[in-house]
Amino acid sequence: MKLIASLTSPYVRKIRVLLLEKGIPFEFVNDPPWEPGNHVADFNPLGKVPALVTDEAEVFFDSPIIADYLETLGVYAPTLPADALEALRVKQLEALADGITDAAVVWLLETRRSTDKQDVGVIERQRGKVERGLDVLEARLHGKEWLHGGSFSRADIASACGLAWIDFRFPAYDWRAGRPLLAAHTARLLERPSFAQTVPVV
Ligand SMILES: N[C@@H](CCC(=O)N[C@@H](CS)C(=O)NCC(=O)O)C(=O)O
Repeated sequence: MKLIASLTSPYVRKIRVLLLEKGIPFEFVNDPPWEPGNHVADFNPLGKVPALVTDEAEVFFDSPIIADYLETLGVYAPTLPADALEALRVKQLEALADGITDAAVVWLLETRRSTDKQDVGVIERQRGKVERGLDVLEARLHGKEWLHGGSFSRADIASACGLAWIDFRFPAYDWRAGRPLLAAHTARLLERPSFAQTVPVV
């Protein structure tokens, strides 16, 4: 299978980590959607990465759909519980982690505009989403090693990919302050080989 991707996207990283954790071979196609002449829209009409092309030439996007597809292959180790409601709870946390990342992206883009064009209201609203979301993740980790249940799941992957991206793009933003459990959880995840092999590069 083929992953249409970029080297910096946190959503792409989520899928790369999943593929590496499961040991599924894939071709990495670096095609950043913001580069002129890219071919991403040939695979995903929304022009976003990641998009996954299966061995049968079927295409899946966004990242949660790709992740669900990978689970259908039944390759060890599962990153979703077998029970449907428990799996939904993991996906809810994944949506929260992805939503924190989405808000951080909007926040970053706003800060990249010239100072006179920046909308402080947009920045404050997006920052609020990030802060509240991170507080929920921190609370989830009280007395627990993983975000859901007793094992590593997609929720952990999505959280660490999003937070590593925030570190990469917002080095001055100290999201760790007051969130020691989330800081330790992220540090532990980033040591896994699947994360060490997917560090964002510019
Ligand atoms: N919800 C999507 C988000 C994907 C996304 O926003 N990817 C960014 C790269 S980080 C992208 O391709 N942006 C190009 C664009 O929006 O035109 C997912 O989880 O796959």
